[in-house]
Amino acid sequence: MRALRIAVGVMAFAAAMAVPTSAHSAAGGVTAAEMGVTVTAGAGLLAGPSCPSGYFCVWRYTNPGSDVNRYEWYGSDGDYRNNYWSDGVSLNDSPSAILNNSSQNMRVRMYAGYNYTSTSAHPGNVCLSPGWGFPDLRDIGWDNSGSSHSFSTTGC
Ligand SMILES: [Ca+2]
Repeated sequence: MRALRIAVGVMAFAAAMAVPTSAHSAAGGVTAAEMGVTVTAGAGLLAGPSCPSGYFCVWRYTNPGSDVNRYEWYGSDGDYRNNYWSDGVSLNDSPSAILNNSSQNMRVRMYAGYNYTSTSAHPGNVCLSPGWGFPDLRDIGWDNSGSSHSFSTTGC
């Protein structure tokens, strides 16, 4: 029941935020069933901030207006505790906006636990197809929750 409620909320958000300039914005949204828990759908691309091609980007605050407090990876990272914002604060449990800007058709799955695991508070994961993200993770109940992510070619 809980998972279904989340998925419905995300779909409504995706419809409201779809950006027509993205090739993925309308048709690329998917709902993923991971570990038996449905969590994910893609939302529109972020408007102001940028993310280098091929990277998974996270921002420290919701609805970022710039790339201040952006962090990015070109591959998987099983533990955010040793990644830091410019002021030295750990990234762990701090991403508030995310975007998968993969150039290799890689899907990104963000987890609330270390080493690509779930937590009781956040079962499953947030799965993003290329070009998809969430400018405000509060919309799906994942604000300040990410602790690891994986790149994979497995579809969301
Ligand atoms: Ca790390």
